[in-house]
Order: sequence, then C-alpha cells, then structure tokens
Amino acid sequence: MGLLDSPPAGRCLVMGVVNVTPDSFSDGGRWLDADHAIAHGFDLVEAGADLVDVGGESTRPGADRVDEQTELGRVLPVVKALAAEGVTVSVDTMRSSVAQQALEAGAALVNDVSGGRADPDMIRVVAQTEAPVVLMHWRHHSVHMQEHTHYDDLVRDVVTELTEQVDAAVAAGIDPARIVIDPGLGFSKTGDQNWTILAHLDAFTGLGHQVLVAASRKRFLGELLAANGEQRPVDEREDATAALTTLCAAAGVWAVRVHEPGPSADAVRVVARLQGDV
Ligand code: PMM
Repeated sequence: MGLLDSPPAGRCLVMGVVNVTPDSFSDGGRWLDADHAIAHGFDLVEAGADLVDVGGESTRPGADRVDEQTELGRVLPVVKALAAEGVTVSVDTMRSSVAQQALEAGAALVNDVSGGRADPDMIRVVAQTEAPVVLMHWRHHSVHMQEHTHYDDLVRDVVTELTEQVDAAVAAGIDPARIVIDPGLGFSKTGDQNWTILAHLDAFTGLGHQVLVAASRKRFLGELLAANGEQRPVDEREDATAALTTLCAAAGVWAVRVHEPGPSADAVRVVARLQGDV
C-alpha cells in the first residue's frame, strides 16, 4: 500500500512534527539534541502518528535561514535513526541537498514548504527519485513572508499560484500522483486569511492531488482563543487543533501535520467511522 493511496489507511493520516531547531514557534529548542529528537519521534508514533516530519530550519514568521551544514547536522541523524526502526519519515526542507541526503538516509517523503521555489534544484532532485513530495503554497522566505499577504481574491490566487508550482514540478518529470499540495496556513497569510482558506478546503481537495493541512498550534488559533488580551499559550491550543483535524478529515484531506498526535489520531478515526456509515 503506497503512502499516497486514497485513502491510505482508510482515513486521514496524522503526521507528527519533530522540529530539530532552537527557534520554532511551537517547540523551538526542545528537540535540538539528536537523542531527544529521536526519542520524541518514537513518542509521536506511540501517540498515534502515522508518519513523522523532521525539520532542521524554523519557518516561523521573521526567522532567518540556517546554513546547509547546520541543517544537515540536525536532520540526518534523526531521519536515519527513525527510518532504521521502520518509522515513515518525511523531511521538512527547502534545500535539495538536504532532501537528497535525507532520502538516502531513509526518508520516504519530502516536505518542501517553498513548493520548489526556494531551491531551483529541488524539483530536479525529487524527480530523480520515487518519493512523494509536498508542495506548499509559498511566496517568500520567512523573514519577509508577512509583507506579502495581499491577494486580489485569496482562494483563487492561492490556487493559481500553487497550481503554477505543481505544473513546474510535473514539467520537470514528477508524476502528478506523487504530489501532495498544501495551502500553507500562516505563510504569507494573515489569521483571517487562514480561516478563509480552511472554509474553502474543497478548492484544494478538488485539484486532483492529495492535500496536507498544517494548522497545529499556529498563531491564528492563539488569537482566536485569546483571553484578557493575551494569546492562548502555544501548548494550550491542542483542542482547537483537534477540532480542525476533524474538519480537515471530513473535508477529505490526506494528512494533518500536528505536534501532539494523540487527539488528532482519535479525531481522524471518529471521522472515518462516521464516513463508513454514510
Ligand atoms: N508549517 C510549518 C512547518 N512546516 N510544512 C507544511 N507542509 N505545511 C505547513 O504549514 C508547515 C510546514 C511551521 O510550523 P512549525 O514551526 O510548528 O513546524
């Protein structure tokens, strides 16, 4: 059974997140040490993750880039150790060199938040493999992305730009069946724009590709749940994340990317059971 079979496990998949970074908004610094990151990856699987996304570069708004060697040093030992134990690993990277070495180290999927736009070699490298690839809607690197939130018609423009990214990948030889698309919540999008995207998931699920959604713990949830002028803390956004997982699964999304797989793993099973009776 392939990772992208529809639906692969008879339900929406749950992708757990290991950020091997000092500065990710949700868990920065917690898993920077390789042994901690590896142990966390196994914990995510134990908690219900179907696959684990390993990243070595923070993409929070305003973040600066890390250099290639630093990213490789963070990501490769974790990918290798998890894959060696049979965990399905995805590598969250915008660099073709990191993607290539992670695939050689056992990663099964490439998650490029720039959708092939940051590194001109990424699409070529992926095309030479059989690996599925996530292409996310992306306009600009994190340091400037929130200066690029103007859209004439948000959903239409995101779909158009994402389709251009997909077309470039297909033109370079990537089988369309290997391409997962992601609307990129929070990437060149305001909180309100994230909600509009989530209200129009059918515009993405209707494009003929599997869809990944990564809403977990993001700022727009903290803002929604704010009290006394303070955003809800990052690790108290789990119930809202699971609520969105339910809606995404019901909308036919292929996978949700979450930091705490347990509640989402339950939610996708609830949806699958209900849909089985429809
Ligand atoms: N968001 C983050 C990181 N990687 N990958 C995909 N495909 N889609 C996303 O929206 C996405 C991503 C940022 O969140 P994090 O800092 O919690 O990992």
